[in-house]
Amino acid sequence: MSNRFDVISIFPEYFAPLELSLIGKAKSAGLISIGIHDLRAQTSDVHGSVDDTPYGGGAGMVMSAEPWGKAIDEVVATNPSEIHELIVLTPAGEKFTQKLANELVNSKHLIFACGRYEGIDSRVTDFYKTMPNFKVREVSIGDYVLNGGEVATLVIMEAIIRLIPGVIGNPLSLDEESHTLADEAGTLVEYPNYTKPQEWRGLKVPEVLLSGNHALIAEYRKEQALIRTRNLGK
Ligand code: 6GU
Repeated sequence: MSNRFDVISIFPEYFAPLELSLIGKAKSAGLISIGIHDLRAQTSDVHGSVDDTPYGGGAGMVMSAEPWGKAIDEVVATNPSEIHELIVLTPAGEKFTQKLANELVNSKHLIFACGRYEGIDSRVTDFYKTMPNFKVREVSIGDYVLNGGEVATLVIMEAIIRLIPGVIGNPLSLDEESHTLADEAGTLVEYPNYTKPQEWRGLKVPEVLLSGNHALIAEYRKEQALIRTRNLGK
C-alpha cells in the first residue's frame, strides 16, 4: 500500500487542501505521510530560474533537467524505500483512470513531478527510467490542457489515497461506485441515489427503492447504471 507521497512543484502552496477532510485525517492518523518540495530550492542563481528556451526553437519554455534531478535525488535520499515510482504530470501522458489508481495504490513510494510551461527536459524521464529501483510513468488526467501538473496531482492523489484501508469510513461503499461497478461490456457509472424525504418539489423516490425487496432493488440499480452509462454526454 502507498504510504509515502512526495510532490515536487514550483507552487508548493497549491497543496494546502491536502490538510483537509479525509486526506488530512489520514495524515494525522499516520496512515500516510506527504512531503511537499519547492523545486526552486534546488536552483543556485539569484532569480531561481527553473526553465530555459527549447533547443530546436519554438514557442514557450522548457523546465531544466538539473533542478529536477537534484529535487528527485533529495526525495529519494530521505526515503530509503526499495522502489520509487515517479509520476510525471503531462498532457502527453497515459490517461489516468480508476484502473491506474487501483494499480498505483500498491506502490509504496510515489513521487509526483509537476511540470509547467512546455514540460520538463526529456532527459529527466530518460535518466530515471535507467535506474534499477525506479518506475517512471508520464500521466495526464484528460484531453485538455492545464497550466501545470499541480491540479492533476491533487486529483490523482485523492483517487489513490481514498483506496487505502482505513481512509474511508465504510470500505464497502467503494464497491458500488462509478467505474468500479462493471458488466460484461466494461465499467459503469453509478445508479442514481435518493435519501429522505420521500417527496421533494413534487418529485418522488422510485417506488422499488421503498419495497424492501433486495433482489428487485439490485436489478433496478443495475438497469439504471446501464441507462446512465449509455446516455453519458447525451
Ligand atoms: Cl497532468 N498537465 C497539464 N499541464 N495539463 C493536463 C494534464 C496534466 N492532464 C490533462 N491536462
